Amino acid sequence: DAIAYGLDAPYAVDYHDRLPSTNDRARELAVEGAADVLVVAGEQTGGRGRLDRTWNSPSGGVYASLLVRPDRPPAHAPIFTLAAAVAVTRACREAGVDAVIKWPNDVLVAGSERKLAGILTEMEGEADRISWLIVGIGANVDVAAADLPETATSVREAGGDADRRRFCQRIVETFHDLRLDPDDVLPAWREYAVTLGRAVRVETPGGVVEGEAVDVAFPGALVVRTDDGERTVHAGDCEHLRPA
Ligand code: BT5
Repeated sequence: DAIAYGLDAPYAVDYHDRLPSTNDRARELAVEGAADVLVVAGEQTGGRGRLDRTWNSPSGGVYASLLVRPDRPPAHAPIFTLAAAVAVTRACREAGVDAVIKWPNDVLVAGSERKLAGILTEMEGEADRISWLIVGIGANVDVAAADLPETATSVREAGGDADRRRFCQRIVETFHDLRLDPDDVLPAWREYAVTLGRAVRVETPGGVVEGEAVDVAFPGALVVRTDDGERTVHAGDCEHLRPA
């Protein structure tokens, strides 16, 4: 039941019916020296979110990790998270679901703001170059609402085309196009973003930043206009982003 094949992008597909976590499997492959691999699982038993959170990974979702070795400095890693968010949002829209991006890594249904997908990027860097980068994508495609947290929904529940194989292919193809043309990431991201123009409250380890989200800056930081001027919040520092 390989859900990903016939990709119009150069990735070796490593498919498993069930894995603890596709990111962990991709990391094993990275340590072995592999590159340009797409790890896909039918379900996960230990799916991870950011900051030690859990990712519910029932059968019917798309659980995919792309292992790449971009020739870029480690500080550029967030641009790949944004590229993945654009790819997932586009795949949702092509499946007939009006999806939007909430900075930094959530894909939501417009209006209800229920979460359709999330992205977990992990990386190992040398001094001036990324050694490997794993972009893990969890998307609720052909999943019942009962199998998801209350704040979540799926492509199927939202009335979209829940073909996992097509969905996964579209993600990988868009991600690959953006990887080749990273200058296209931020314009596409801005077009899909729901966060910009909103009053936000961002919780970070260094404190709370509150104001209006006005833009996203390379490689993926949120620019917030506060009472004390513009503040730039790095994606990796965001613990929670809430309406202010
Ligand atoms: C994320 O974390 O949104 C990143 C999720 C990445 C999952 C993929 S699946 C393939 C790869 N392998 C892995 O092990 N992980 C990656 P975060 O922003 O921390 O959001 C996590 C929060 O979303 C949880 O605390 C729940 O509130 C909620 N959540 C959990 N499972 C969900 C689901 N299936 N759909 C929507 N929301 C969910």
